[in-house]
Parts: sequence; structure tokens; C-alpha cells
Amino acid sequence: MNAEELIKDAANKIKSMEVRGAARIAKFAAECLKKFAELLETTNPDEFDEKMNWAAKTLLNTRPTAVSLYNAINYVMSYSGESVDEKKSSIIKRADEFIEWVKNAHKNIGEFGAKRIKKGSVVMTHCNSSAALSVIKEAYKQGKIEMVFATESRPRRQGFITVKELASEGIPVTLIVDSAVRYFMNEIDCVVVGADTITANGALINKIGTSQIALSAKEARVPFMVAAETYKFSPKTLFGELVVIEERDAKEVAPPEILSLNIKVRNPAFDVTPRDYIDVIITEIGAIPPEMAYLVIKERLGYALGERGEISISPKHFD
Ligand code: RUB
Repeated sequence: MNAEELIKDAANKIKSMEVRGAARIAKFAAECLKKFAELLETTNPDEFDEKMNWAAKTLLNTRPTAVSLYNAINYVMSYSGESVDEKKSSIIKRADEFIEWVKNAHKNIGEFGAKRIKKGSVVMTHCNSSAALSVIKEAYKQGKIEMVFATESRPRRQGFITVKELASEGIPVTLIVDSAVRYFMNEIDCVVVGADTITANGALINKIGTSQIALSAKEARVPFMVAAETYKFSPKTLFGELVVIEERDAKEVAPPEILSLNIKVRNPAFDVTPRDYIDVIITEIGAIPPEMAYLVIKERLGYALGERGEISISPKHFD
């Protein structure tokens, strides 16, 4: 596969959800940009930059909601160097740093999150989040989890991935349909979900249905915990941009005989949970209240407005 084919193929994998989940998409994009840079044969620095920009845009234009993809691409694309060789080694270094960031974050998130779970807990999760599962798995290892309720997560049924993953590790799990969340909420001690994006004002964007679970948890006074690496925080929202909610094909929701009727079908993939419904966000740098999202974006991701209102970006090292 040549360099261009590699990126086109990667973009298709993200679009078709063969590679899915905010953390996986981000890591995959960083890996692909690294491979793409390595494969480029040009010795002309301008041409090299142009090709890198094309690859970055192609990957970015796949799924609009998870800011982890933007942050991954932006991190790798903040490369330096004059010659092609210098640029390449800067890209490789930055991609490796980002990949390490993804890998290491889950360990801390698991440990910090598990501390918030009491012994004998019944925990509910939604969709399939590697960050949320790192909390659940660590809490289980510490003997704190009695049962995990996993939602089916229509229409793509990522809940099946979750139950397979938990069952393969011997963790007791109960699969429920999304509409059974409120029915079971009184049996739940804690909800743990992942994040596609956390906005500057502390709202959570995650798989469609998350906000209903949060609503139901609040009503039943069940703690609602979000597991989110700091690269899930959105710098763009600090500058006023609204998060784009991906709407996917109607075919994911209904079979042809239903679609052939004269009806409209809407299929939003994500929804917004306001910060008032969130007890804590577990990140790799600690358990923070949603109100601290602005500080994470500023201090951790290094985004700030310059004196003349220009956006300055100076990502830090993440070791
Ligand atoms: C996946 C989803 C997950 C987040 C967090 O949506 O909403 O909860 O991406 O996952 P989709 P992770 O299946 O549409 O990509 O913690 O693994 O990043």
C-alpha cells in the first residue's frame, strides 16, 4: 500500500467504524500520520508539508464529534524542522508521544476511578468505552464490583463489545436494552461512562442515550462518573465553537421495508449531558469537577488566547 492509499484506507476504517471509540480513533490517527510521513518519498519540505496537511485533513474529516481525533492530529501536526528528515523525525517523536499518552492514561484513570467505587457495587455503563472499562476492571480487581449492567447501545450495539470484553475477564455482567435504564436504576450504585468530548463548560458529549442515563441517575441520586483522558477535552469549545453531533445513516436504525415508507428517520450518534448531571470526571491527572474543564484545556492542552486575541497552541510534553 502506498502512502496515499494508507490514509484513504484508514479514513474508511474510521468512517465505517471498523476503528471506533474516541481513544482508539485518536491513537489510530497518530499511528497513520506517522506511517504516512515515513512512507513519503519527497525531499522537498514544502511538498512534504502539503502532503502531511492533506493526510491530516482526510483523517479529520471522517467523524466530527470526538475531539480526541482533532487533538491527536493537532498534536502530531505541530511538528518542527526545516528539512524533510527533521520534519519526519519530529512527526515520529510526536506521534509516539501521543500514542504513549493514550496507553498510559488508562492506568491512572483505572486507579483513580476505582477509588470512587464502594465494595459490593453494582455499576452501569453505556456503549463501549475503553476508559470507563479501565475503571470497572480495576475496581473489579480490587474486589469491589458485584455486577456490571451494560446497555445494548442501539443502533450499533457497542454494548455487545462491552459484554464480551467483561465476560472474557470473568466480570459478572447483565445486558439490558437502552430503554430499561430507568427500570434498573434503583439497583445501581454508580454509573461510569466514557467521553467523546468534554466542552470548556464541562458538558459531556458521549454515545446517544448517555444524557438519559444521567437524567435517570440524578433522579435516583446515583453518582454519575465520566472517565475521560485529557485529550478528550475540546480546545475548540473554548473559542466558542459548538460540538458537531454526527448523524449517521438511517440504514443503521431500520430495515429497508421501514425505510421505504414515507417517513423520516433521525440517527444522531451522540448527545450532550450538561455538567450539572456529572459528579466527577476521572482523568489521568486526577478526579476533577466538570467546572475545571477550562483549566484542563488551558494548562494541560496548552491552548490560550494571546494578547491580540490570536490562538496560541503550545502542546506540552506528556510523560
Ligand atoms: C463510542 C463512545 C464511547 C467514547 C469513549 O462511540 O461513545 O463512549 O468514544 O470511548 P462510537 P473510549 O462507537 O460511535 O465511536 O473511552 O474508548 O475513548
